[in-house]
Amino acid sequence: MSKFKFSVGPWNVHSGADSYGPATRQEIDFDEKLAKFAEMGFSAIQFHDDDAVPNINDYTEEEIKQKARELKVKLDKYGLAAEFVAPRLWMDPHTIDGGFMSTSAEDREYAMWRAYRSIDIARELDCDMIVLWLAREGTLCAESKSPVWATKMLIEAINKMLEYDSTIRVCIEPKPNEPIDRSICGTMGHVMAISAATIDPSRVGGNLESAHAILAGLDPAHEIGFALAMGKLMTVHLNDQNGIRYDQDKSFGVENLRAAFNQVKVLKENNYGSHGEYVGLDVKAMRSTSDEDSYKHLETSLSVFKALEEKVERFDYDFQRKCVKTRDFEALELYVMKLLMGLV
Ligand code: XLS
Ligand code: MG
Repeated sequence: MSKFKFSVGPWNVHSGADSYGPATRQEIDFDEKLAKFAEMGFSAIQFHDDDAVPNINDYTEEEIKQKARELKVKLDKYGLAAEFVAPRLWMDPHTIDGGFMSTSAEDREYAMWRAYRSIDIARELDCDMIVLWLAREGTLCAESKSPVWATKMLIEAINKMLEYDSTIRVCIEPKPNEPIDRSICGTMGHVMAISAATIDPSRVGGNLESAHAILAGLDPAHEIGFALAMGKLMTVHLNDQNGIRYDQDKSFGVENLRAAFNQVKVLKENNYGSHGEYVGLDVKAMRSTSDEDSYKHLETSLSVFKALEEKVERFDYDFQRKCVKTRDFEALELYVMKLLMGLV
C-alpha cells in the first residue's frame, strides 16, 4: 500500500495527435475520465483553467465561478479533490509571444485575467494552489525582449496574484525550452530565486517535472532535493524522458529506472506528502496506443512508482553507511543495481 496520494490531469488521457500527425484515438469524455481516475485510485485532479471551465473567454467572472461550483459537485461525487488550477497561457492568440512577459501590454493584461480566473476557480474547487507552467515565457528571438525586463515582469505578475488573494499559493513549473527555445525560468534554481524576490516567498514554490529537469541536463532527484531543502516543493510531475530532445512525458521510470528510484527515495526520505502534497503524474500515452489502452501509461507509472517505493523500503542504509565510511562507492553502486534488478 503506497504512503503517497496521487494526482493526475485530464490532459494525461488524450487522442494522440502531435505536431506531425492527427489523432490516433477517440476523444474521451471529461466525466468518463474523472470516473476512471477515481476508480484507478487517484485522490486529486490537476486542472488547467479551461479544463475546469471550457471556453473560459466567453464568460463573466461570476459565470466562471458558477461553472467551477458545478464542477466541484462532480468532484465531490467521485470523492476527488482539486490539486491545482493552471492558467493555460499557450493556446489563446493573446499568448503568441508569452503571457506575463509578452511585449504587448494588452496581452500581459490578458495573462493576468487568466491568472485571476484560475485563482477564482481554485477557490470554488476548495483548492489553494495555482501552477504556472511558463510555456511561452521566454524568447523565440533573443533580441526581442530583455531577459532582465522579462524576469522582472514575471515577479511583478506573481506579486499581483499574491495581492489578489491573500492566501493563494503560486507554484512555478520550470521547463528550459519548448515551445520556446530560451526560457526565462528554466530550472528549480530559477524558481527559488524568483520566489525569494516576490512580496511573499512563503507562498511561492515549485513543481518539479522529471522530464523538464532532464531537458535541462539535470538530475530530477537532485532538483526535487533542492526544492525540498528550501521547503518549497509544492508538487511534482513525475514522468520520464529519453534524453535531451522533445518533451516526451513518458511513463514514470521507463527510460531511467535508477533516476526514478532516486526520485522516489528522496521523496520518501523527506516525508513528502506529510503536508498534503500529491505525487502528480504528467504522462502521455504513446501515439501507437490503442483506444482500449488509453489509461495503460497511467497504470504503468503507478505500478513503477509503487514497486520503487518497495525497493526504497528495502534499501540497506547500514550497508550504505558502511560503504560511505570506507568510500567504497563501487560496492554501493553494485548494491543499488542488484536491488533494482531484483538480485538482492
Ligand atoms: C508541459 C507541462 C504541462 C503542464 C500543465 O510541458 O508539463 O503539461 O504541466 O500544463
Ligand atoms: Mg507538467
